[in-house]
This record gives sequence, C-alpha cells and structure tokens, in this order.
Amino acid sequence: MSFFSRLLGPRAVPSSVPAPDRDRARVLYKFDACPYCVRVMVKAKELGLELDMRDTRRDRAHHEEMVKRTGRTQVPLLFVDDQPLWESADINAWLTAYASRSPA
Ligand SMILES: N[C@@H](CCC(=O)N[C@@H](CS)C(=O)NCC(=O)O)C(=O)O
Repeated sequence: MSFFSRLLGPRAVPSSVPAPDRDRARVLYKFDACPYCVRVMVKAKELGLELDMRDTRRDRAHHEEMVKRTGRTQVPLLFVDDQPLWESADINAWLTAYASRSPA
C-alpha cells in the first residue's frame, strides 16, 4: 500500500469507541454550514443510517449541551452512548463499520 493510499484510504475505527451495535444510541452534533458535518451527514444518508441530529447553530441548547458534555465546541461530534468521537473521517469509518454489521 502506497504512502498516499495509507494517508487517504479508509480509516481504522478508533479503539476507544464502542464496537458497532444496533442498539447503541447515536447522537450527531453538527451544523449545516460545516463541510465536515455535511461529509458525515452524506455518509449517514448513503448508508441509510438514522442519527439523532442536534444542530448546534440552530439550537443554542444543543451547543451548550455539547460543551457541557465535552468541554469542546468542535463539530461534527458523534456520541455513541456516552463516548464522544470527533473527526469526520473517523466518524465515517465508525458509521461504515456500524452499517456493515448484520442485524442481531
Ligand atoms: N478535522 C475536523 C475538522 C472539524 C472542524 O474544523 N469543524 C469546525 C466547523 S466546520 C469547528 O467545529 N470549529 C470550531 C471548533 O473547532 O471549536 C473534521 O474533519 O471533523
């Protein structure tokens, strides 16, 4: 595998995030003008996954909730149960792994 395909290719799902499981709650903090958020929303749609979308620009309460939970303001942020996952590429890798699991 070349240097560039390692750099740009699919990411491994970070081990600190729970393994994909159909019953896990998935909350995405995002706002629509954020290109990284759009990247994640497009992927979720492509995979046919429903996420509990919380828009941090449209709803101040969602912004405050996110900051209270993490101390950070960066979106996109996916919560899987109580575990935060940042970085659109990592989130998309997790969603892809999640979607490829067969139903329990
Ligand atoms: N490398 C990140 C970039 C995310 C990013 O830069 N998000 C911007 C909005 S488009 C943001 O949240 N900026 C505010 C902050 O970082 O606190 C990703 O791919 O998810």
